[in-house]
Amino acid sequence: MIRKLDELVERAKSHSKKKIAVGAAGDYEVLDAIKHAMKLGIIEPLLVGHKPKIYTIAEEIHLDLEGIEVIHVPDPIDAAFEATRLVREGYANILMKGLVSSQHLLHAVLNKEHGLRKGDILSHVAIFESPYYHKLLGVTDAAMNVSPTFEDKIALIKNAVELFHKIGFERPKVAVVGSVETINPKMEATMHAATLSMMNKRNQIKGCIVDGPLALDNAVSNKAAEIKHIQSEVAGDVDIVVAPDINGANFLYKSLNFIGGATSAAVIMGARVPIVLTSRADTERSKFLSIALAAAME
Ligand code: COD
Repeated sequence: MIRKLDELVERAKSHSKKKIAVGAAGDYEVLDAIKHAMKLGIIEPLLVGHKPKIYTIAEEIHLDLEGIEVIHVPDPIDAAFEATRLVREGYANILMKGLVSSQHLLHAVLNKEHGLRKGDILSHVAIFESPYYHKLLGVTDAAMNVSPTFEDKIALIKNAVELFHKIGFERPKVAVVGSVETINPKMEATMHAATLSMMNKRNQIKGCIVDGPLALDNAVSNKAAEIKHIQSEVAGDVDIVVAPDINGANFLYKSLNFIGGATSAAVIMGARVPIVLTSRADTERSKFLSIALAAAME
């Protein structure tokens, strides 16, 4: 089982090279991450955006674009649509966001005619390596579904579990978290968590072990679980945290990365292909690891 994000890179290297279409590719960190992944033979890019800008940045960062297809679409929103269309047409098997807002790229992806929907809910899954946790930690959904309904949460679990299966986890442990580990009818997230947990026990949610409600402390710490007398296969050893909504997940995402010493990789799951949707504030390493995560999936 993978325990470090670097192992994703090794996994991606062992697969055949993937083609990645980047929408609005004229961005330093994005092109730097692409350069890094190209050097390791993980990907071959298809760059869509403002061509002169892409070439200027490439020269500055010593990215050799010889033999690389660069398509001139100067407007970032149009470039996001064009990159998405190219993926849909089969010219690439990963989509990546460049210098365009997440919402614009997501609109292109969700477009009924030209987008990348398969019919399911799309959702964001981030994977963290933290110096304070003994394994990788998945978090969903920090970037796409604002207020997931109960049904949405079933899809969020399915997407995150699918990602974990695709990187070699047989039966990931899923914690549906809230502020408390007990059911409180005034806290809808705890009601959702308990029902999702029971659906898993009754085999309505498969391929994983789901428990909830759990609070974050007892999901990641055995000691915290013991103090509360929680008996659970998931407590203290969680692989995937399902947050109540985008606010909870996003706070966790940013806390881990900015003050928790963690490193992360993230993708959007549930579309026809994995989508790399890092935010502007993410480091080059995080962008590179997200490309590696998308390329590491079987
Ligand atoms: N999966 C599948 N289909 C979806 C999803 C989804 N997650 N979300 C919306 N759709 C479909 C709807 O069923 C509908 O058919 C169509 O898309 C439009 O739906 P709306 O009107 O609810 O969606 P929009 O266009 O207003 O916005 C969709 C976004 C994904 C852009 C929106 O949910 C959003 O803004 N999410 C947060 C993005 C963000 O700011 N992330 C940055 C945080 S770091």
